[in-house]
Amino acid sequence: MKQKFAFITGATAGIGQACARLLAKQGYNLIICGRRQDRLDALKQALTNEFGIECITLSFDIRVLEEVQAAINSLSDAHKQVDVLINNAGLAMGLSSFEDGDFRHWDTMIDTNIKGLLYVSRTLVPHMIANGSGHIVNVGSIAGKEVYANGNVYCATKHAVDALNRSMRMDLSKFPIKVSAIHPGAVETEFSIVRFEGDAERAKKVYEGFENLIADDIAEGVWFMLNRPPHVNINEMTIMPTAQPMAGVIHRKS
Ligand code: NDP
Ligand code: 8X3
Repeated sequence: MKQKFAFITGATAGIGQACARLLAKQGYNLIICGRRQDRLDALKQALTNEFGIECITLSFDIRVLEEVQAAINSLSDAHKQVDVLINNAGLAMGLSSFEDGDFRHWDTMIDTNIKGLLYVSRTLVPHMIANGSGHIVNVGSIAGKEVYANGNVYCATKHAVDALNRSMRMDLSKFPIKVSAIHPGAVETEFSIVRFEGDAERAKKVYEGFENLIADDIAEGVWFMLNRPPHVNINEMTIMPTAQPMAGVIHRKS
């Protein structure tokens, strides 16, 4: 049987990296993406050595349409026909009440979480259609199902991912392309370090006093969705820490 290819954005850290590792373990060939080429090189070396898979690295900024198109166009026609696209690259910036919002943060989140996802998906989808199959997994968030204080624009971008997930499925299921979303609660990755622009002390506090999720918990959910038979699509999956019953509420041991 032909080995499947998965295209993963944001594979240089956190959830994307955990998905890359789990899919490689399951025998998938990979196209791993991110801006940090050194990390892509290290991950490629680790995964090819450990699992003997084919792995291609693509370094580009998903906010820049020309970079997205150039990166994808650099692939051979066969490699463009990926079986799986994991739209994972994304970020939060800042945690301010609306009236104090930083326009630079807002632009970065909108450009990355919404426009970046659109650019990559729109560029790859015609190749999936030509291949007659495909599965897109959109990494949303509990912030895309609910809102929390000071989450405003991050929550809005993830609500957009939720809407796109449903509307992409509406439009693409006829080809047939599966479209699924995974909505995590708090996962300890580089997410909070990025959100607080390198303030590691503040980031650490986010995960104190309760058992947060780890990136592998989300990768396992993604794998469950990918591993269903052709007639089954998991529309969405919400995965939360037990101590986080909803967005913005965490039971911490003091
Ligand atoms: P990390 O910060 O650990 O990883 C984010 C990844 O996104 C990195 O690989 C980064 O790569 C990539 N990325 C960010 N901006 C860009 C860009 N402009 N161009 C290309 N790649 C980019 O965070 P997580 O693993 O936690 O986040 C992954 C996804 O999960 C995000 O969409 C996030 O919103 C979502 N999420 C996270 C939760 C959490 O609690 N951690 C909970 C719910 C959802 P590089 O910097 O090399 O470009
Ligand atoms: C990240 C989830 O609730 O930590 O998307 O903002 S939350």
